[in-house]
Amino acid sequence: GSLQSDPFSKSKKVMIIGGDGYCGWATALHLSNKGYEVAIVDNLVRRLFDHQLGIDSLTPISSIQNRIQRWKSITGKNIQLYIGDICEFEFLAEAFKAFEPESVVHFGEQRSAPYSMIDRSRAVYTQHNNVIGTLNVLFAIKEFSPECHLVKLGTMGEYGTPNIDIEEGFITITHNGRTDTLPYPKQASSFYHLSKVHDSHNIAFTCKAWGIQATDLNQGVVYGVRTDETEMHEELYNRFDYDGVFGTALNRFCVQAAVGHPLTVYGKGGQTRGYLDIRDTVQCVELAIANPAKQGEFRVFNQFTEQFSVNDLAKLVTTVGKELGLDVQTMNVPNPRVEAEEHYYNAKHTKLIELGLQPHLLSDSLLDSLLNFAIKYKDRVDTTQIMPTVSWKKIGVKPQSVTS
Ligand code: NAD
Ligand code: USQ
Repeated sequence: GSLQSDPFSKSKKVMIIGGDGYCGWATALHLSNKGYEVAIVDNLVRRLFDHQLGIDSLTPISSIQNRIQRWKSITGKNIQLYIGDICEFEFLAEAFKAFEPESVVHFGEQRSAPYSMIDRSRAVYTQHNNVIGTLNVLFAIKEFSPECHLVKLGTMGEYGTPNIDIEEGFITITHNGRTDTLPYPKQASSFYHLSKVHDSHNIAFTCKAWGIQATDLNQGVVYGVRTDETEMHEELYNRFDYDGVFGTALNRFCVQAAVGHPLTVYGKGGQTRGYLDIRDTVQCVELAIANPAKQGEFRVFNQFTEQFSVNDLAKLVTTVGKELGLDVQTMNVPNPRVEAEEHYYNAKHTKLIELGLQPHLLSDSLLDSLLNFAIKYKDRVDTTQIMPTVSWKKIGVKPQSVTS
């Protein structure tokens, strides 16, 4: 019929797991704005981590209920809300049966590498939460929505930093005269990053065994805070993490520059990663949904737009900070992680571009506005939360309370 020949109509109902978080909230609003019917599934555990660690978002964020109400009052659009833990299958099953998603975007994991390296219990929590949560999503799709396309947030960190080019998910190898295309080798370097590797294997297996259709988005480090939708109202503002556990490199450097804290380059600073603007996160997810994987296909996209070393980022923030009259210093912090500090890095990232991604590259003007944003909220910064406190080598079985 006519419905089937319109690929877009197949994917109008989108369940966003982790839709109260940094990437998920921006994506939920973006897709709602684009006419998708959106349901958020979240257990709000990210807000609990803030309370437990004594940290807070740079930006004040409203409750999920107020966020959704405000969105409705501004745009007239409804976002459905299911509060619960996807590790509890009964809850997830009810959410699937009630909403009947055509696409599921899965952001709902513990996503901090340092958090996963605090102590044994956080390492176990991270792998349990992430691996079992994803397994439950796979079972829910098989049982209740077998046609549903899974868009799963993975990480570029699954690949580590090999001394050869990084491909998008798969590499063709000739060995002893025979050739095959195989999953690209995984060398993750935290219990968090490893949880994503385990997820990828479970997803790939169920695509083969059950015919599930999935896209694994190996995302790089996200920076920025504003999207067209979140800036419509203060109650729609996104979270902005800057602390030593949840804050990520460029966002942290902008806050550090704003409050006059030296930029915290770990070790030699040659650590190179893929980065992208949060406005491109929402664009990439939309492209993945609108161009779904085929039944039984396990598809992998490398989701980033540019590569930078930590030293590159420090230099950029220093230059733009000076133009704003800030005195930006850099300090070399002994590296709390175990990772290569000088290495080759060249990762492919063409598949999303081929689908139509128009990247927002890191420019002076974006850095300028991000720095000004950090300056606007600098009175909310707790400078005792900036230095890293979690050591990859010192992790043990004793429960740690993270104190500054
Ligand atoms: P976030 O912590 O801000 O958001 C994650 C959300 O998932 C939170 O709202 C949390 O409450 C929810 N959640 C966690 N476990 C859950 C569970 N068991 N049941 C229900 N909800 C649960 O993280 P983020 O920065 O938005 O990242 C989202 C996804 O993107 C993660 O999977 C992360 O690994 C991936 N990613 C993030 C970045 C980045 O730089 N932020 C980069 C690459 C990949
Ligand atoms: N780094 C510093 N100084 C800092 C913070 C970080 O030098 O103050 C370095 C780290 O040592 C690392 C690099 O910057 O080499 C990136 O660290 P990060 O904390 O910005 O990012 P990471 O721990 O890799 O994790 C983040 C997200 C995670 C996502 C990942 C994408 O928290 O959810 O999976 O980025 S990627 O890095 O591509 O694996």
